[in-house]
Amino acid sequence: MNEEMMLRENNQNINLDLGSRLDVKTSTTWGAPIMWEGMFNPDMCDQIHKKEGSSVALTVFAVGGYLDVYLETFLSSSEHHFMLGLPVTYYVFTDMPDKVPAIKLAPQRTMKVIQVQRHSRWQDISMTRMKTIAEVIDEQIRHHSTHVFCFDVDQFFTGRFGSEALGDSVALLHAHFYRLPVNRFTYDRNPKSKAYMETGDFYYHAAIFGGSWKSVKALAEACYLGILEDKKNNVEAMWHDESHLNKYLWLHKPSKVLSPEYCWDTSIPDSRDIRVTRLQWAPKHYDKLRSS
Ligand code: 2GW
Ligand code: MN
Repeated sequence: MNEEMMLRENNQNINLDLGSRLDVKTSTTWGAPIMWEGMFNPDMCDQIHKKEGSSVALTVFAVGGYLDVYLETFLSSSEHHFMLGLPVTYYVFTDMPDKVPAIKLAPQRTMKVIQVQRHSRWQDISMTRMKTIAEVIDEQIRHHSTHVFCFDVDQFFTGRFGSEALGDSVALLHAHFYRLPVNRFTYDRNPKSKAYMETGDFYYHAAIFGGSWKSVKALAEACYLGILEDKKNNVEAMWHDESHLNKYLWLHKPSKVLSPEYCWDTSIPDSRDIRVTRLQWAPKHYDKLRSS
């Protein structure tokens, strides 16, 4: 992070009240805020970002069966909750551009549909996202948007997911792991993989990551290089791109962390910390959609 960015980020963090949630951890050991409902004033966050001219690109992949099952719900819910009041550009990556549902977008919101190849192995669909994201940031996003958020498609918005989530480098706590001790995290444990790590800070969920276009480009490039190197060495990290993401974020600490309110699985029985569900996991259909 450069100096100007750090100043800007600190400025925005002045608005956060780390003491307003005594029931959860609101800051990392390196001083990044962990965003929980109650810690921020939404209107103030929006004002700051409007004044600074923030704009947001959202990337989402809907390849093969995932298009029919998840894309429409994802996009239409996003129109109700994602970064309202800021300019938003959706980048939808699919192998079937003609089947992308026509959603009516609010003013200042546009969509670009980009055709990608359909890989036969599902692990490759998920892993090559990193390469595609780095490329589209370089070719398009950096000219139009200050920030980027990358999303899985198998989820939908149910509450505000707004400018409070913007930062230089933003990562999400995995709903199933945030209460567990570090020795339970499913980091990659194979020393032959570039994603190998013995310990870390948190278990981050690859379903959402974001930040300034520069940081996200660096993250996506590094993860993709790790994935390529693993392929050369004939290994695959335990959780694919998510393992590489966790390794990168351990070496390059995020400047903001999102609580699991930002991506909650409602099948988790203990929801005592969750005051607002902003995004929910959609039901998995692995039997139908994961055939290899
Ligand atoms: C993925 C797995 C099995 C069969 C199909 C696919 C698949 C994924 C697909 O056919 N078409 C497609 O567009 N995708 C995209 O990849 C889609 O955006 C989807 O949300 C994303 C990740 O796949 P998903 O959501 O089935 O995997 P999860 O929910 O178990 O995701 C976590 O782990 C993944 C790595 O295994 C990724 O790191 C992901 O970001 C994590 O949330
Ligand atoms: Mn998913």
